Amino acid sequence: MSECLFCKIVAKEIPAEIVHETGRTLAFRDINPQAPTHVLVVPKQHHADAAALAKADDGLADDVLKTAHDVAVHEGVAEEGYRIVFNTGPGAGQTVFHVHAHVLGGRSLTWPPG
Ligand code: DGP
Repeated sequence: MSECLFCKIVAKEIPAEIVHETGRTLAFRDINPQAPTHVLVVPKQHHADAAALAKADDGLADDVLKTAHDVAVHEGVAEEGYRIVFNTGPGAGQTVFHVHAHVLGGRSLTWPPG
């Protein structure tokens, strides 16, 4: 996906503040943070959204979830509580169509979300 922004970050063609990397996932800080910890976790393989990732059926969704939790631990927010969010589709606020988990923490997070 040569025109995909997050594929370019995965390929290190566009800079990002990378906080964690595994063979199949990459975690980097959101450019517009909504909390003291706001990290995006992506599979290196391109899938448009969480629905496509779920259908991949190769354990990749598990890897993304495990990396998201590892990020929360490394960022020091796992014990106080954190949120993992997949905005899925334009109606839910998805703007980048390479699936990404938002890992948010470091402040009190209200519910319901806006
Ligand atoms: P979403 O709205 O769920 O698709 O989230 C997309 C997020 O991606 C949004 O919080 C801002 C972030 N973002 C957009 N462009 C860049 C970029 O070039 N670098 C980084 N690190 N984050 C970006």
